[in-house]
Amino acid sequence: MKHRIIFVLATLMLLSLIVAACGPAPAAPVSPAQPTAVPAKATTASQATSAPAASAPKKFKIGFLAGTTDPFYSTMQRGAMQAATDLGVDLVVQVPKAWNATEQTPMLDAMVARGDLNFLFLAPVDKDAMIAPLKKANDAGLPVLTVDTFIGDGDYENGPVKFPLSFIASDNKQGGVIACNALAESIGKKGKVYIQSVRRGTSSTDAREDGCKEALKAYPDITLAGVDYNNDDASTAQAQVTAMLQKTPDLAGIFGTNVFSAQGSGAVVKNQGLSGKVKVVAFDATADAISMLKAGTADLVIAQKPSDMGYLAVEMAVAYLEGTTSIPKHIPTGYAVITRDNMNDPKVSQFFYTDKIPEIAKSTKGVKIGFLAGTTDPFYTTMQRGAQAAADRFGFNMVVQVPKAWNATEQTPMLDAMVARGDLKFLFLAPVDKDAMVAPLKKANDAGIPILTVDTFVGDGDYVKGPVKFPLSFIASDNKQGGVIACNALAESIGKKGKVYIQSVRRGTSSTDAREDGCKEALKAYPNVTLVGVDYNNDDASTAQAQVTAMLQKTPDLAGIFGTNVFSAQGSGAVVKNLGLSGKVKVVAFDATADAISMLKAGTADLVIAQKPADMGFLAVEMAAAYFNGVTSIPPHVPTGYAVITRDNMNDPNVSRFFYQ
Ligand code: T6T
Repeated sequence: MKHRIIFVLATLMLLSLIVAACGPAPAAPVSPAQPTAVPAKATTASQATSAPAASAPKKFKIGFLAGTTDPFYSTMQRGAMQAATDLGVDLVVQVPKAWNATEQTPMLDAMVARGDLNFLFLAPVDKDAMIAPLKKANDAGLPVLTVDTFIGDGDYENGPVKFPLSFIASDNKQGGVIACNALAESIGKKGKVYIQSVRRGTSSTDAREDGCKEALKAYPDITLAGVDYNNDDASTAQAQVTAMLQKTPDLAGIFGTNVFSAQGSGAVVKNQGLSGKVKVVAFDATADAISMLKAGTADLVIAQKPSDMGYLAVEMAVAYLEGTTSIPKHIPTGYAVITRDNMNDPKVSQFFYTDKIPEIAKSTKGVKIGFLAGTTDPFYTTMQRGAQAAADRFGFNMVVQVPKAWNATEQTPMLDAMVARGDLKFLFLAPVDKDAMVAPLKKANDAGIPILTVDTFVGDGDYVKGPVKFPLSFIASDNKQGGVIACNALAESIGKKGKVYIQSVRRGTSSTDAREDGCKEALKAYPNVTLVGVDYNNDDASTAQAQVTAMLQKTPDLAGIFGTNVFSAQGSGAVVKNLGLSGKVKVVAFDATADAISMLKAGTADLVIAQKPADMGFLAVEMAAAYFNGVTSIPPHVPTGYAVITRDNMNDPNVSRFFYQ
């Protein structure tokens, strides 16, 4: 959908942009040789859309610093290596021998000192001690993200530590709740239980411990007999469990919050012949935990998805290095709860951890994926450009279709034809109507094609709890926020008083509807600003022009117009300009198309708010590759950002990079 709103502002808005910086070009690769990415070509079935010539993608070098030697991190490394191979980048891996900051910090410093890493992701072993060394790395120009554990409080948006680009991990508090609800039930909701954990300061196991304690509050007949910390050492764990059992011979259950905590607990329970008498819930699906399950020493194993963390971490690194600035600040990965009853189901056993890293081959080369745009528009051309850049890296063959007009009667047959091809392994699209496109998309999904929506949604866009759940993700601007940004600025530009008017497309288009709603929300804060009407132009500029002309005749003192998309804004801007009202009637502009930028230059607009369609395209293709590789932690919603462009900053390359091509 075209999304432009032309601003003519007396007051300029603050500019918020994020600049992606790439590190130095890497030297000789040190990880397994990577086959070069085969540049893909976009094939179109109905409308000529020339994909840009795919130049050889840059050979980035990405560092991965694990927490310690552990099947959990070996499994994470496997996922990271698969993504590195699929994306044609190098991975440099370092694994500390023990879980402590005195071990991990010098390794981190050495990785920074190499000078050839473009990005680094790690599992910081202490949420406080690792801040300074990581800040030093980041200040040296090395972008970082954390996996599995966090620094500060893990909220890299509003927390005390903000420089990491993302935190990709299990929801560990939830993990602790799952574990200890199960433990409580397994001991008949009464008796004494005990927690074996690592060390306060390890964000992941601390959260599991806290989650466990929270869960136990619902069981008045259960007493927590104690918590011990084993410094991530199984023999320490064994000694502590032995001591606890001597002190509390009627102990009913143990929660081991990680691999070595569970391993130590299980070993003592087994060796003392207490299997089945003392219940053990083990976090982390190592071979040892699975054998405890088989032997009846453990009744439940909670598998995290470290391979998902590794695959997604490398994808976010490459997205960032390729200029994507909409990296999600947090990606929660899921769990698999494993019991003796389901452990032989391949859908469950796929989450068992591995010690051995298998031979890794590129998994995405030549795989066909589909992109169905909303209509012919620089917004979608730019989205396609971002998608093509990712497809080139993966070696995907991207099939692109672009409807000539924005309506479901145009988009549906194109969708059906893409499904009928029978060779698409994934399809992402901008559904032009949140209700009309549900049925045809459901048919595509039922035909076995995984679906993801960009820019617009079906149902209510909440694919976890909403009425429509089959799409894997919704990657788009926060359109309601966009409407709020636009109309806050519009109200300010007319001196917080006067009459304003909304020009929109058609109710049912999720993006423009949300902008209209956001605008109305923003205007509530301006009692002297009156919304005199909303017209719907069916995405047609001449209709928009006629409506705006009529509105201006009816309301000659109109002060401002919010056009919720390209033709609405274009129509508004054209009438305002032709009637010599530029600067007198403020018109609102989204989307940094050439047309909007020329209005900025001409003074018909003083502000352009750019969405990031290239980010949407790049991330959508990365989610396709992740899903294709068995990643089940695809984020159900990825909000992409905005860039605010003025005459003062439009010539700055860090700003003009957001102009749509
Ligand atoms: O449980 C995992 C990891 O999530 C935690 O942060 C530390 O312990 C493990 O690595 C397993 O040993």
